[in-house]
Amino acid sequence: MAFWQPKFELMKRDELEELQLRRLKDTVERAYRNVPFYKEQMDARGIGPQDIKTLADVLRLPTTRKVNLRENYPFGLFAVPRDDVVRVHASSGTTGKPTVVGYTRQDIETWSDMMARDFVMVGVTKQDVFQNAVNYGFFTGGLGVHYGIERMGAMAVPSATGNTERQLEIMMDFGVTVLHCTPSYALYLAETAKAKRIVDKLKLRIGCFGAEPWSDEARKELEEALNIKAYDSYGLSEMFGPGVAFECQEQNGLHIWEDHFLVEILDKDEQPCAPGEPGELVLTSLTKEAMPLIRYHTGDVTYFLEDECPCGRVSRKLHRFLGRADDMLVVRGINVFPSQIEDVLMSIPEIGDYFQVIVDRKRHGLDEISIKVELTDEAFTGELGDLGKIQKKVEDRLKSVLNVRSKIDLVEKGSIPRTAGKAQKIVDLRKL
Ligand code: DLL
Repeated sequence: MAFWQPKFELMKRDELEELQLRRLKDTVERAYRNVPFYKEQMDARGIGPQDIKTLADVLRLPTTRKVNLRENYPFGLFAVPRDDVVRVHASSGTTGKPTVVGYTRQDIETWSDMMARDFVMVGVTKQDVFQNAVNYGFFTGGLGVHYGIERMGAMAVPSATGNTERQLEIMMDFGVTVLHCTPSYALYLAETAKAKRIVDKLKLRIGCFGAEPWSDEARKELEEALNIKAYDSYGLSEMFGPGVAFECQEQNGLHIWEDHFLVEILDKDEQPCAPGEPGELVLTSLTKEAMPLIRYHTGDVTYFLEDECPCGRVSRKLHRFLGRADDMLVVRGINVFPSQIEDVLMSIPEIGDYFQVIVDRKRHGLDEISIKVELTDEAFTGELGDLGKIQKKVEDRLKSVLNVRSKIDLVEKGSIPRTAGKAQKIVDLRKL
């Protein structure tokens, strides 16, 4: 088994915690000294950097949310002089200004090594040809992944997004062996490759997919369709970008790199969740220079997997993300995650890979979920009776998993929009 940074990946738990504490103290000190937002927050709580004596003291620190980044737009949370910032990225929110993040030269180094660590972990080697089919620009998935590929020495193919047929042509001509893109775009690439009957001309062996939630069913489908092993990749711009947590070859949970992040999972009352209990992932950066963030609320819902990993890496593992705290639909009082819907839909062979959930508040203020799904070509017989049967089958399965009824709309294949970016799987029409 190969490691990129065995010193950190295999560090004993007590050594790791010692390193975390040293880095936490340093981060808090730098944030307090250089970022007015953190000084104000900490002064208001009557706490200073000298009060951080153990890792548990993190609970006394102020929290950070996306709104704080917006309020300090664009560079207000930077902790270094402008001269030391060598790059910015940004992510577009749904409302208002984008959130901006900055990097020192050392931050780019740290991030590249973190990405290289992820790729080596899933078995990428210098001999691989690695196509990065995501947007190169403000999105961190472009340059972030690119630098990681170059760092570990595979051949980077920056195909970016657009023109799916050309993407596949490059894949064939260059003998691409590793693909990185969003899972929804991977499904579209697979669908197109299948339609063009070129799957057996591809040399792909590994897929790294992330930037949006996806399901184990989608993994199975992609692995079969493209003849690959597919790995889940998690990250967010506020914590460098991609690379924060990544599956190892066990394909059972994502190692979150605890030498770079102090990890909490909190419930609605901001209390630590019990092992196995889902909650919001809250991260404190331990190595970021340009923009350290303390107790950043990611909005992403997951839980800790407690078992030691057979791969030998010490950093704890997170369960595949269940969705976003704010993406979670509360329908008639029941919590529904889009990932649960995806799991059910993907397990039904007559249904295609794309879906869109529409939630609306109808008569008497009752919420209704309707889900647009595409039929596969094979399932389309033209018989109305057959359609009715499929519809009922999907509705029944969903009801048994979600505990709430939903209405299925069967639509023509290709009518749900495909995107190379993050797919919009939920449309909430309720004015809540
Ligand atoms: O999406 C960084 C990234 C790029 C990750 C490429 C993986 C691959 P943002 O645009 O800032 O950064 O969006 C971050 O995307 O808070 C999650 O809600 C969601 N997300 C990212 N990866 C996953 C994943 C990049 N594997 C936001 N599963 C995060 C579920 C994910 N959600």
